[in-house]
Amino acid sequence: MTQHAQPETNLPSRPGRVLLTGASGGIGQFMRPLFAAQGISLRLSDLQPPASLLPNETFVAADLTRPDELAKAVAGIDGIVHMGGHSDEGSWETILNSNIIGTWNLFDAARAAGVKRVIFASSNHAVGFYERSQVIGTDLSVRPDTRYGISKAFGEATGSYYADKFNLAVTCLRIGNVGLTPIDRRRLSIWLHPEDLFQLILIGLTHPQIHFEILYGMSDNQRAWWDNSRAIELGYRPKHRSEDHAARILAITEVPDAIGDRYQGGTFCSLEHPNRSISG
Ligand code: 15L
Repeated sequence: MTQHAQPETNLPSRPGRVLLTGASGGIGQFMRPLFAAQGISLRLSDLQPPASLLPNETFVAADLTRPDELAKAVAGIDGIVHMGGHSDEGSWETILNSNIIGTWNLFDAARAAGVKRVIFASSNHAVGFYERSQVIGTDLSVRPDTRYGISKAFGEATGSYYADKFNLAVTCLRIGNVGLTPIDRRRLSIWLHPEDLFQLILIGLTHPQIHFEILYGMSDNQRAWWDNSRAIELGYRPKHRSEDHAARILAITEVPDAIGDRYQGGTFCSLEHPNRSISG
């Protein structure tokens, strides 16, 4: 991508001033150069500053459990990309503080500051207990596979509430697995290349029709378990295909996991499952 080139989707406007929470995390690191290449003004927040800043970036330290710090992070911002919080299964205390209280605080800070748009990093683990034999859309009940998945379902519900009551334009991305290539068989179905994630984020930050949306964060995956037609309607055109990596992945021998292999959430489903020892 050339500097300040138009995004590859046909989007009507530019996103204004953007806050990226969790900027020092894995997904944050992938997104920062993509924002920079588009010349989009980016405020980063996290507990600790990154080692260095790009020319389009500033940094504000913010703990998601501290409303006073969040108020400073969101001041003067048009759109928030909320990647902050705990990105894996954790103790109830960790999930409660980082993902439940933290997400509530983030949405409420956005409302109080008059932020227009929020992109919430949800996860496939909000629906991890759907079977792999099913193709699911977004118009069905959540089936979380972990405390982490419960917190993502909470975040989606919180986003819906802030959209309907306070007119925030909210996009929840049920992210699969972000990386430059898929890493195993399950990820052939749920892989998301960082450039495709960036495209989804730009849709959430600029598309005029967004009130509240749940979209699947996946690339062009032939083995997908998700119907992402709403994302396509909104202009999403993923550029990366997991099938291009299939031969290499299918040649790898994987350890069987009777529960994890049955459900979309994989090992998150077998984790702490009472039947794990006799089936996996
Ligand atoms: C997630 O939500 C996690 O944040 C990530 O670390 C992966 O485990 C991913 O799901 C996955 O399902 O592969």
